Amino acid sequence: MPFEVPALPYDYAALEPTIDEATMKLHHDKHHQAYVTNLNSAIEKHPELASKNPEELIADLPAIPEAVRKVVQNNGGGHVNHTMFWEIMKPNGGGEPFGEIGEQIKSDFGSFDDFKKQFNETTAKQFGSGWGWLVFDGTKLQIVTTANQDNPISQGHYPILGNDVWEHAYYLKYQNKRPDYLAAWWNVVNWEAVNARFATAKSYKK
Ligand code: MN3
Repeated sequence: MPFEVPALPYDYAALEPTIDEATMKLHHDKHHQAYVTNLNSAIEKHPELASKNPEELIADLPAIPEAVRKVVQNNGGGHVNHTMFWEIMKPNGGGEPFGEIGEQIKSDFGSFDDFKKQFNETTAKQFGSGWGWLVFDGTKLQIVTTANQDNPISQGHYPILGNDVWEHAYYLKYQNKRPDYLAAWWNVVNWEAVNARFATAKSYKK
């Protein structure tokens, strides 16, 4: 069974005005689809990889045959990253984080505002295409960035949330103003979904 792009859990226009409908259509139907198509072509050449799920594939890149390792890193990463991205957003989302992730953010960053500021500043500086992430190192939350479609899971850190700062994620509406996109994005975060990912991150073992 080849990998498939999951259906969006809301309408293309549901995240307006934070993320516009045209961006969502292109991002989900074209960009995410391209990662999945390329990943499936690599798996076709190495059918033994089909028994793993996409997270398992990118969690252990050295185990991937060298001929397709970079393709799996980029496109497996693209698939995993975007699958998470759609899930951690929702219409009428945002607000203050609650539950265990809300407590952990307060304890590790002082306040939600301090956390957001640090996340936005760090992610704004990611040179070129990449992602800003919140990960759990076993003790504390950490903000990290990756280039391209690299996912922190390849370094043993299960991502709790991540924001896409490839230009395709924001350019139609925000043009070159990445910091404006980063600031607005918190309005669509689905904190229920982020709490569920935090629970997974805390028990994650490669
Ligand atoms: Mn993207």
